[in-house]
Amino acid sequence: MARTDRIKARAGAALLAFYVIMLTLVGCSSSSPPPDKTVSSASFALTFRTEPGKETHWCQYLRLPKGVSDEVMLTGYRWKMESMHHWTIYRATPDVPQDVPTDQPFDCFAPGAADYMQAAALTQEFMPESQMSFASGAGFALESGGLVVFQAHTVNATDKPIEPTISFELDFADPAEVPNRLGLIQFYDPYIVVPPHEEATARMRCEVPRDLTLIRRWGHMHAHGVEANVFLDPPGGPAGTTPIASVTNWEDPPILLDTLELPKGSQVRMECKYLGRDKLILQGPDKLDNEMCMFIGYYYPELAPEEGKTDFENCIWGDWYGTGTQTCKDLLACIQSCPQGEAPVVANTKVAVGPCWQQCVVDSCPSATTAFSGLRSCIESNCASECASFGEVCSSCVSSSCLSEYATCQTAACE
Ligand SMILES: [Cu+2]
Repeated sequence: MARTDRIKARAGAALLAFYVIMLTLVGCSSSSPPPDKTVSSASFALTFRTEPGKETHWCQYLRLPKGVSDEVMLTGYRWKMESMHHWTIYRATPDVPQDVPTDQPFDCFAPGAADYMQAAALTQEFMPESQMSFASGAGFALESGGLVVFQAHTVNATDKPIEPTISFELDFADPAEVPNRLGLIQFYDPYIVVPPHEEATARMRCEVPRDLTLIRRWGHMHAHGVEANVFLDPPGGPAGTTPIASVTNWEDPPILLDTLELPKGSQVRMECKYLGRDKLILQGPDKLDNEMCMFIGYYYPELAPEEGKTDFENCIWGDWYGTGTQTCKDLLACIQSCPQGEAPVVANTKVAVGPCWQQCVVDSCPSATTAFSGLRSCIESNCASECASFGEVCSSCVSSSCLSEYATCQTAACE
């Protein structure tokens, strides 16, 4: 198919010149923001083509403008789209090949197509035309001249091809002008099992390492999702009962823009409910054939790498995953019976974990994974190579380096 004939997609050349915009953007905070100082904008105009009766997620790499340093701060954007359900921008993963084409759309869900996309979106917009400006002084640091992935969700319910289009501008500021560097929370539950024709629940809890401010937040599920609620449990309790984010329509999650403080030591607790259809559904990227349970939030101040930024933003050491009755001891026995290579592997913010492991964790009781995470963390730090597979070498490393964590797991009862 001569796709290039049909699909004219042009990533507009980035405007490299810096110029001054005085108060032309509408702030999302109620106080009037100070004028942005040095701002550059990059304009893009994209056109796709969606065949009759098709629903497509078109993706396209975009090249960001070069700033004055090795980073540019994304402080806002405005857009106008037609025949498009929503649009999204994702960070590319650090290992994205630098020579990917930036003028060719591709199907985001084709095998391997999403390999260089990070799991959480930076933006997700549904309105045909609008603008967004982060609260004054806040912005996302992106690589100067680097790559991002644009995604357009299109649905063609007609009997003729449609050509969805979008034009948008991204606003960038000099890092020196943007004191509140945003970090991106993308809490991701790796353990989801939805049996056919049954109700299922996925749970997860993530601890906040220091006082943080959220300026934008939403929950995310896929097509089997019925309802997701996110709660904030303050340190020392009692547990939150009013959700800080809720989703019932998985395709159109409400994005909350009010400011929310996350105190140090509090827990962000997620609960996603699903209804199974004709086959078993596990955690994974496909919107129709896999499920997700995510909480996404823009926060500041961004954690530094040495503060555990990546682990926190992806909730690598979360707990309260289980929804069953198995203790930590049972869970340990369960995963030891799983095929090799099923243990969770985190790479580029994505988690790969086998189906047997997912089932074992889901069958455990919520408190079992607190002790289990402690043991896993110790093994990862001290016995990673010895415990690449279970066996005597692993056991002897655990008994010399992680004995107390092991004993805690063996004796922990379900709360
Ligand atoms: Cu998803």
